[in-house]
Amino acid sequence: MSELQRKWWKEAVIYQIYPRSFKDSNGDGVGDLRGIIEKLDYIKSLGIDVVWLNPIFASPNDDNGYDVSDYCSIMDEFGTMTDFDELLAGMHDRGIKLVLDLVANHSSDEHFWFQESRKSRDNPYRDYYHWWPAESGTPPTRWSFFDVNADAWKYDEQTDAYYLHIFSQKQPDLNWENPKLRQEIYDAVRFWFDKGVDGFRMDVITFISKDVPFKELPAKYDGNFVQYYAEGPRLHEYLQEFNREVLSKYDIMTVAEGPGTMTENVLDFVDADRHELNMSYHFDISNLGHKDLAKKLMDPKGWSFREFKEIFRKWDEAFADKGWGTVYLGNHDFPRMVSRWGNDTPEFRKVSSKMLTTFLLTMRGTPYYYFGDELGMTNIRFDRIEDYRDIMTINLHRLIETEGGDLNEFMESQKLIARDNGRTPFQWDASPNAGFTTGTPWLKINSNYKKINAAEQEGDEDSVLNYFRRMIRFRKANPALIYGSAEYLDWGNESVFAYARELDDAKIVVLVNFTDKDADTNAVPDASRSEYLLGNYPEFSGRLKPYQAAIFSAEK
Ligand code: TEU
Ligand code: CA
Repeated sequence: MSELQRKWWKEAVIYQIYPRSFKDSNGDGVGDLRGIIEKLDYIKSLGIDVVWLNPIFASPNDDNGYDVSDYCSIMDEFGTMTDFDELLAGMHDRGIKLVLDLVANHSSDEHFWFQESRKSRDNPYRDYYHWWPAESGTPPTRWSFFDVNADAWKYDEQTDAYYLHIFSQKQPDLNWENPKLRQEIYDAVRFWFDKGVDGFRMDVITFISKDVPFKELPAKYDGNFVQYYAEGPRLHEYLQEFNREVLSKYDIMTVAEGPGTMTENVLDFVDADRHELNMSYHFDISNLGHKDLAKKLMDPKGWSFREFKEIFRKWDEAFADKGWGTVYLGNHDFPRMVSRWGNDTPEFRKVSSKMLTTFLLTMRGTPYYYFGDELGMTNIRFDRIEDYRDIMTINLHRLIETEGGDLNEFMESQKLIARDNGRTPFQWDASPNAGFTTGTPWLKINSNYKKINAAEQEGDEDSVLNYFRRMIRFRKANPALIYGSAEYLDWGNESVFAYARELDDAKIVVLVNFTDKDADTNAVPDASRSEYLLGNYPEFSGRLKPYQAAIFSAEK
């Protein structure tokens, strides 16, 4: 472990909870902080170390909390500051750390700052946001993710100017050029750290520096706006200031949501010597298999396992000497991992869920595990646009409709990748509404909850849930899985992901079959010099069975 510095966040398994969908304590159909408090013992029982909560701050919920109207208070629907303090104490009592979600690229248009900013051109808050005066003509094209016209400029009559919103019209972009705004953000972050919060996941932090004064997009970025947004000229200056003034003062972790990052530049964010952030997660994996990313259309050919392997390897190797990686297969912006990367048919759902869990917990890097995946929850696959609650899906549907595009194709693609697939309420038990709420859930519950739920899996040693717990114990008992080197085996294999992790005298070999067929690999360790330790089948017989994941200890 000579080169590598030990850190708690490198050893942690992070469990992400989407609070809206975890547990509703008061029957209004929306998950809340008291719901999480009720389930603390469940969370503890998983063996995870850190909980990351999606935004819990005051918000009109245009984008489910990613539109913050007050960074230092709790969203009404989620509860009160007293509830929060109790939740944090309850986690800390159980040895679990709590990481919150900082949405600092933009605020809500209902934030006091924006309310002031839009009042007049000489308002003291004017420069908290990016404005383009109408007398300068139409602003240069900027693409918006959630706008019905994909236009990131919104005209505001009151001051005869346009404001920038890379996300929805209710999510105006904050102006980090303004040192006063930066201090406001730092103050808010200090407020939570002083309460004892253990870190932040930083929403689209790669977008905070804008290319002021907004020239036309360079031609080479045509259609590649995500990367352009992520290369703002002052980005690293801001992150270093943030680190110097706030982050470095606490024993906390930070993880960038890193759209637009590449293996070539990711160390600029997470090389410890640069004093910026600890970790970052990229989008290459989640972007895989798309025909049109901006319109969220999937390639009918599906995704390629070869590319999947290459992406994981390339990102892992980027951190081999410096920085630290992250591993995830799903989150609140993506579908259920078993539906996306495994096989959610009755025949293979359990075994492929366990396979993916094995993969996540044995690769190098800190695993980010999305709540509900430990049950093998699946995509809901809505047929009707009316069932969706996500602004992204609803507004893209309108955009495609306006453009006269193929709505059928869009709806089919959404069954695979719409964000609401991963946001349906947690399936606690077989009682009405899956035990999530006594009221009407804010988003429909997957009708498979009578078969797939936590209560049913608790008592079953062979369940996906208990396998997750076993894998976490196994990871903790084997430091090679955390600090060990990673060597990729049988690289050309079109069905199997195989790798060895080594630390000091320990060597662990992992074989993972991503297909629904038997598969062979030349990475099987010599039987006389290895031992089968754990996997999603009772034994290993020389060939991998469909979706089999097998872990061995081997002699070096
Ligand atoms: O996501 C940023 C982002 O790039 C997403 O718009 C992503 O492209 C999309 O979800 C893929 O389907 C972050 C948050 O994680 C997301 O939930 C927010 O909606 C968004 O920022 C705006 O805050
Ligand atoms: Ca509630």
